[in-house]
Amino acid sequence: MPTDHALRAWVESVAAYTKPDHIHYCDGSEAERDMLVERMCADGTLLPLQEETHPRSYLHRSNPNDVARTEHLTFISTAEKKAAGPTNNWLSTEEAERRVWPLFLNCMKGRTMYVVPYLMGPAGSPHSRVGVELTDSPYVVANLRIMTRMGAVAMDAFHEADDFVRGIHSLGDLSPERRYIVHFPESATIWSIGSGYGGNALLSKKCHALRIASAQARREGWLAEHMLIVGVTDPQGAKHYIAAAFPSACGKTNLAMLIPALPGWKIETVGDDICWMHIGEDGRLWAINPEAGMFGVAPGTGPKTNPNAMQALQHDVIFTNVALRSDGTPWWEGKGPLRPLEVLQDWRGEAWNAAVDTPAAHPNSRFTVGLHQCPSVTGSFEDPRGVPISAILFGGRRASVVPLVYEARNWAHGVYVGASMVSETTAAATGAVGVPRHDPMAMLPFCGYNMGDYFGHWLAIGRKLRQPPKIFHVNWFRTDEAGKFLWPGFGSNIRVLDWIIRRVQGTGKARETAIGRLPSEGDLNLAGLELSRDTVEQLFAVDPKAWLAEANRTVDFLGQFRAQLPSALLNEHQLLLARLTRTMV
Ligand code: SAT
Ligand code: MN
Repeated sequence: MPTDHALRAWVESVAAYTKPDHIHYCDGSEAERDMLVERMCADGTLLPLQEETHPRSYLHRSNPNDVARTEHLTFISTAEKKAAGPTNNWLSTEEAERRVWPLFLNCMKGRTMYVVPYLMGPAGSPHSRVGVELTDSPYVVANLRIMTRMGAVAMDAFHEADDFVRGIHSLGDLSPERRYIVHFPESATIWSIGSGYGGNALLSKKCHALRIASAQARREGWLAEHMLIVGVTDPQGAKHYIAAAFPSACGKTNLAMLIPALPGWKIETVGDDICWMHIGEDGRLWAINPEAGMFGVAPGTGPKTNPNAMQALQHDVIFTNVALRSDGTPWWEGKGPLRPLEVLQDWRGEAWNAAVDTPAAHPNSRFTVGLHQCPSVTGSFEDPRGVPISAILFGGRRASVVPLVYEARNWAHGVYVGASMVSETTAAATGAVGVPRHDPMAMLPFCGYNMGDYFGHWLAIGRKLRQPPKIFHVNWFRTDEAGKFLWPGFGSNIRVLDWIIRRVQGTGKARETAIGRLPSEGDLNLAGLELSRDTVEQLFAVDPKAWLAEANRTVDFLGQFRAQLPSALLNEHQLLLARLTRTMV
């Protein structure tokens, strides 16, 4: 059981090294929030938005060199390289001490160190965990206050817990040359320096809730996943919860709060990014959302694509790197029309109009907002037991090859489907956009240990489940020859969820194909969509030749895990090859 004394001793030892002028223990109160906001408005860290239309909402412009996660500067530090595996950047613990720790020396001089206790998960849940982030960025504090249950509520849980995750964050000099995000899963510690950006600096999110938690989950027999959680009630009143893994900026937030385009359906949002799942006494998987807010991608969020998010964004929001209209309201591509020739300030604060050919908002601009502000969020989000999961979805951005939806044949096949996921890169991480890459379970940048062992852990969890969720793969992003999306997406995705839920209930009809089970002809409700016969065929097409090429790339990718790769996955691979070859003769 950690004591205030243990916390204070750690804080003081970090302060003795980083030398802040002041130390502030955060309580999460309104008064504290007001004080921080006032400070940040005074020094330009936050710009207040138009108070009448956007009460208590602010714009933050980050350093232009610091706008996305930097995966090449993100490390897993363990005693042995094998523990981090071939897909993580590895630093030995000694090397981290030698190369990274010195950057923290005196780094908080002239600044305040904020001590931010936060609780991941609903208060009172046996599955919730405590972390403490020490940071010299008040912007980080303000974001953590929205993204987590921060302050007093976390301190109460702190006394109950027997451990906490220790995060040390400093803006440093914001130079990418001296930027490091280092995770020590063996001691549940995180060091982050040189970035103020979301996933690099809000250590509760990817660093704690995924990289550190995935390693804890493996040791303790649960799963920490990059998944949204959504409750779906069908017109007969049956409710099922679905967890879905998509890489960053592939529509998790939109799916989590979709407005069904079919009558009689209801959607409840439990989470939009991270999902911790435990095996319940009933042999089902039970999920909690460890977070309390959303850090959503702004561009593309609009009244048509995500009306629930738009409603959540009416007050108490921190916008990062969006554009600013002259009336003091925020704007981003996809939000709605501008006046002809209207001049905005772009995300850097420079004059912009529609004739400028770069976007006004940064493609990875974000909003930070409490989930409780979203109309589709219900009590299940605060339920300490979590929610039982009936189906798991894997999906990526695929212009070709992958059909709209298919069902895995069983758990092991589902793990293979998740492990062989490919998606085109997005602006959520620095680097080229639109390049297909393997991203198993959407966890490639977030798994805190060897992904070969991670696949083994998924298989082991499956063996313990008496009522395992069914596993599906979806792809909303298939295009025609002209590059136009074949599927309308957004609210229409309920049609795919409808089939998935009927498959769970045992009434949906499927046909076997080499890659898995596709909806039987006519069983996925397309009524009223006016898709041409040709479009429908393309949406569901499975080309064995293209799949064979896909399977070969998958085995190359999986091959790098060597002895760590579970034989059950190789077996699934052989079975897929055999089924594909059979359809080709
Ligand atoms: O910056 S975050 O990692 O929090 C967002 C994302 O990339 O999913
Ligand atoms: Mn994410």
